Amino acid sequence: MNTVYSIVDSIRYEGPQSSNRLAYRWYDAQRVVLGKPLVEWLRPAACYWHNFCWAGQDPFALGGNLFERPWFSGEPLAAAQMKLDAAFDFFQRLNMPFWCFHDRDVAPEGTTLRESNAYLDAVLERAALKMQDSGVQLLWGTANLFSHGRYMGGAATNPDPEVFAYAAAQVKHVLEWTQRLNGANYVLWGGREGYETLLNTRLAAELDHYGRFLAAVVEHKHKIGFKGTLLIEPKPQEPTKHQYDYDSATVYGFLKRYGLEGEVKVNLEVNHATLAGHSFEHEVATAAALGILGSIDANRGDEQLGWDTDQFPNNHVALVPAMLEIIRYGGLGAGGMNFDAKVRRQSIEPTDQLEGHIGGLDTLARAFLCAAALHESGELDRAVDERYSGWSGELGRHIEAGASLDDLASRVHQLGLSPQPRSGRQERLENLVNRYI
Ligand code: XLS
Ligand code: NI
Ligand code: NI
Repeated sequence: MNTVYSIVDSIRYEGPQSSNRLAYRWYDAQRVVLGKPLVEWLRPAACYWHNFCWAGQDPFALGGNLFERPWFSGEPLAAAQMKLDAAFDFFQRLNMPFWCFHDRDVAPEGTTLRESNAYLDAVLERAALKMQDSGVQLLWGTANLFSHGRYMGGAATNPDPEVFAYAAAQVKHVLEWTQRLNGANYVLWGGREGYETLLNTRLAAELDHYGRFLAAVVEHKHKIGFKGTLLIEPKPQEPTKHQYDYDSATVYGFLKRYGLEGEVKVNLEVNHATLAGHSFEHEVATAAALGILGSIDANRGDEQLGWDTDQFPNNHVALVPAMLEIIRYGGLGAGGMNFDAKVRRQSIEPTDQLEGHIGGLDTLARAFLCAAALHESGELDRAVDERYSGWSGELGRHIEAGASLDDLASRVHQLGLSPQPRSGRQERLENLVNRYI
């Protein structure tokens, strides 16, 4: 098929010495690392919205499309089908094993939900065939509950219950489609589930409504027998001033309160962690510690800009600590690494999108390879084991089994305990990591 992405047949691994800008230099999909192929560790995905829907607008550009793509004009449903063809052509040329979508990315919105659903059905019926032909799989589907004006005050947390109901109906349809397309996960990003001002907001009621919404999604998942994982994508703000799903720890507290901690995990986005004032590895480690690490939205922010710039990852060194946490967790399971990333608006040509993904995937692969070598050496684990070695002794085990203050006080006196400070060896460990970069 000929589309705007026909500039290259198939993007392949050529190795670090290659100077071919349309080849992978680090992403060698079938290379076995720590017992399984790289592609199974990364499970990379390309997203629909940034690639095929965004036309280069920013808040200062009025009207019109900056990017010229044939599917940006014409009869909406025919254009959506043309866009689908281009999307699958794009995934295949990149040898991208997974894709992700919002309902409103793939099909136009109608005047009623019935009409919107019919449009979505028409395009996703063809997407199912495309997936079969190409072997490209669905990492996750999601409903767009933040673009239409009705969602300006939130979806599940909207003051109007009719909006809650409408959002629920939308999620039901997309969840069922995600199941039908064999999606590995279903994502809920609470774009406007938050507030602009507390002056008009019943915070406690909104949290309860959000809890009810999520519980209903969980119930429906079990009712239809969807096997994928439900994921909440934390973000601290933007578009709302304050978003309820601030970060991993906040989401965990929310899940616990509504009894859903065994049902829902998190989809962590690199730059959302930064916006929350965390490092990305902090978010990954926290979610892993709480048992809710699900999937990753790979991108990066800009140190000087405080918003979600969604740039492609290009610094493998920065990602090594997070990759190490993922390896220690045993991988992402059904999750993967979705490029929630877009080209800069001056990158107007289709090749820019291909090259963005090539660089992004190479960055992830390289970071993973560094982290795997570091992990395999065992040197870091040995240093950490040594640091915590007291906890496998008698006293440590006793405390973990639930020692009381009385008991511990008498031990300190009886044994004459007088613990001394020991070096945390941070610089030694930083130097050790640098040997693997
Ligand atoms: C926006 C989010 C969004 C989700 C999917 O910041 O990252 O793109 O990933 O709704
Ligand atoms: Ni984002
Ligand atoms: Ni995202």
